[in-house]
Amino acid sequence: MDSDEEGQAMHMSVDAVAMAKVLDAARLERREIPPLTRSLLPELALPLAYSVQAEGIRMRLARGERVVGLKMGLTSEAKRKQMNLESPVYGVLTDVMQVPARGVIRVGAGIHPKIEPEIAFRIARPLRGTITREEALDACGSVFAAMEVLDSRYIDFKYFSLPDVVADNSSSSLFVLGALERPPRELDVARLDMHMSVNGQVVQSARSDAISGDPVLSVVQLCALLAERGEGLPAGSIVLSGAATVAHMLKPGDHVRLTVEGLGDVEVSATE
Ligand code: OOG
Ligand code: MG
Repeated sequence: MDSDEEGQAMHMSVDAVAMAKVLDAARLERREIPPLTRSLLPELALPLAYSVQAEGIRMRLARGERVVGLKMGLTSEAKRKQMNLESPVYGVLTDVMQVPARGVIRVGAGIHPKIEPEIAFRIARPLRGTITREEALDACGSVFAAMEVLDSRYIDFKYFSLPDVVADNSSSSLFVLGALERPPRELDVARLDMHMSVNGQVVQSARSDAISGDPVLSVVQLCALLAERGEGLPAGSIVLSGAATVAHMLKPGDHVRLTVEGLGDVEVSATE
């Protein structure tokens, strides 16, 4: 075998399950690993990366977790620039990822958690395939202020490709929803001022149209991405529409509050 053939043979044995196991162990052991495209599979492509993500979720479900929704990521220009990646991605949310409003987050339970301001929806009716903004909005039963805590399993929270992020469940870790839940037609969802403060100091501000031009369009994009895998969005799903601004490193002692016009506040505290 020449070295090229050897390389292929090695990579062929690296399937989605094997890669999912490596990422899952890194998460459970709070250990950073090199991006898959720098280690196990340089040619990892997006469809296989989504299969790695799905295998990782299957492992979590086998341990008793339950899927509660999906998150869109990289839906704002600010985030795409920060991560140097070009297009939106999705990840899966499970019940154990939800932190109660005003809850406490243990920084030490993660690797290098970051927090970011989002808008979330609860989908009242199932959605699937190519849909319009109006169809998405009609299916959204409620809208919330939300924050997502990201935690990449990759060294220094750095990766080099979309497939790496997608395989890592799009850096999902935790999320928190505000206590106030409103029908989205009661507000102009694309024109809400958002301010995230840490210990009383505003660290990030944006208008909600920073998210996909309109957070409802994140739901439209999510349905399109799911359709590529023959999947849809079940009724009852929570959808995080993506961060409006860059993420903020979470430190023990931080008290983080997001205020969204018309949607009230959502808060969490971080400990060691
Ligand atoms: C990828 C996930 C991005 C968002 O809201 O933009 C994301 C990452 O930044 O690691 O969740
Ligand atoms: Mg996010």
